[in-house]
Amino acid sequence: MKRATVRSAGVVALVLASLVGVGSTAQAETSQALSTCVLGLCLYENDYWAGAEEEFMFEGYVCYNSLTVNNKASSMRNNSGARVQFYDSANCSGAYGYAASPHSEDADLTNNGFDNKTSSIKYIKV
Ligand SMILES: [Ca+2]
Ligand SMILES: [Ca+2]
Repeated sequence: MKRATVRSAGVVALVLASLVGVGSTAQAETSQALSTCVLGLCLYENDYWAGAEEEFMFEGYVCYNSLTVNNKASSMRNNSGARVQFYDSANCSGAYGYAASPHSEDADLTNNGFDNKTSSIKYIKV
């Protein structure tokens, strides 16, 4: 009686282990697919590059308005070789409030006084 119980518990553990194995493979593929921020600048809704992501492909020294994370960006990653200025207003009007160095990242824009403010960004030649 005791033996039978132990054996079935072993089978359950084995099944669970294979399920976990499948799960981690799928997760690895998903996060790889989500890491699309390669050439441009990416804004993230939350600190530490979490939440919604909006990517701006570098296509010259131009201005882009934020669409999906407008007034929400809390962290950023600049994978371009350009300096990127952040504006509180749309169309890069007025003074910029934050500047990202080429190939830089910032996990929290709060200490730069620019949390949840960015409405547009502009690529600047360095
Ligand atoms: Ca935010
Ligand atoms: Ca704004």
